Amino acid sequence: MSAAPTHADVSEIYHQPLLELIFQAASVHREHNNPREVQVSSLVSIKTGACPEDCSYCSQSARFKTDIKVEKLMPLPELMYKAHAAKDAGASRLCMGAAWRSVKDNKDFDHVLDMVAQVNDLGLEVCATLGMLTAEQAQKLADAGLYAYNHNLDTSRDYYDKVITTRTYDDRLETIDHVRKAGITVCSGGIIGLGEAEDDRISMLVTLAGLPVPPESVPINALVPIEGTPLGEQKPVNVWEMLRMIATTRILMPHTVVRLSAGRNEMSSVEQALCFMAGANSIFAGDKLLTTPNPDFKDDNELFALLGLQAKKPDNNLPESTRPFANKTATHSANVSAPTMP
Ligand code: SAM
Ligand code: DTB
Ligand code: SF4
Repeated sequence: MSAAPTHADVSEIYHQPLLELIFQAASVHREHNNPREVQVSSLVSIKTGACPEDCSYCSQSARFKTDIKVEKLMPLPELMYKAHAAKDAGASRLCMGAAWRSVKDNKDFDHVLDMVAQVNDLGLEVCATLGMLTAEQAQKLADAGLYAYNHNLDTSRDYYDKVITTRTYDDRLETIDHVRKAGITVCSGGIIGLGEAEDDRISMLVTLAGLPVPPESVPINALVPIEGTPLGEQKPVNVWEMLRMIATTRILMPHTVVRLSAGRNEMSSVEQALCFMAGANSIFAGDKLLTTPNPDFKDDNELFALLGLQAKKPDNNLPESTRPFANKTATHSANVSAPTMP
């Protein structure tokens, strides 16, 4: 699709008979990507809980009483231990998540810049999701070697304030713009199962595909209902809804990495296989997402072997000149090399 798609265009794609939709998405996927290759990211929560925001799906908001352990910013050796383990298990990307509303220019941010530089030196693509960023902060992350920044739109502009009231849709878009202008790849997607209508799902995809440059990766999360949050009793998303979202995302953004994200722990192997067929080509692997369980590396390796899939190598392994966003001078390296079990 060349011109920015309209709501009507996307609705027509989304509402096709399901098997037609999957077939179309599978064809688009094969035309633009290696269908055997799946990008594997490992998530690490580097700062957990006590977040001032009111995202009604989230275990980490200080406003809800949930069963999580609040944790301060992770020490560098502990992160490096996890990064080495993720790399050894076959991940190509490490995504560091912090329960912050926005980044502050303080020693915690300097610590995160050190983390980015160190993980980048390990040869992993480094992703972070830290909340809102200024243009200057995005540039500092780029200079430290950040490969991707995750900042989800989550849902449609219209439904946004039913889910979150402490920031706006435009706040989200502004951070995405800062990330893009700093030369970091953009990872932005959403969650289904928040009580939104299908038109909200379509609108979110219209916004993502209509960005001046579409995101390099789009995570599609199924809500993991968290006890104690306003959405803790939501009806679980079924696989047919996930398939429609994944397939439509693939058709709209043929070159984008479409990540089958939260919700995999509740899916069977057959359901996941259908999602890969419909154009998903990335997962979060490792037995924990940020605060909730996820299939472990062993289960995923078995699934990949069964389906004939292989984990993609990190782009960082390519020569500097072939990397899309080369700016890998580690200005904040703190020289932590030999990780020990914390
Ligand atoms: N605080 C930062 C922010 O909100 O941008 C980064 C961390 S936040 C936990 C990252 C993303 O995880 C959210 O934007 C949301 O899309 C997803 N997420 C959080 N809780 C979830 C849940 N219970 N189910 C599915 N996705 C969830
Ligand atoms: C994304 O889209 N999904 C990930 C990652 N980006 C940061 C987070 C999923 C979180 C699921 C709930 C939890 O584990 O707390
Ligand atoms: Fe905080 Fe992010 Fe959770 Fe919202 S999604 S409460 S900003 S950690």
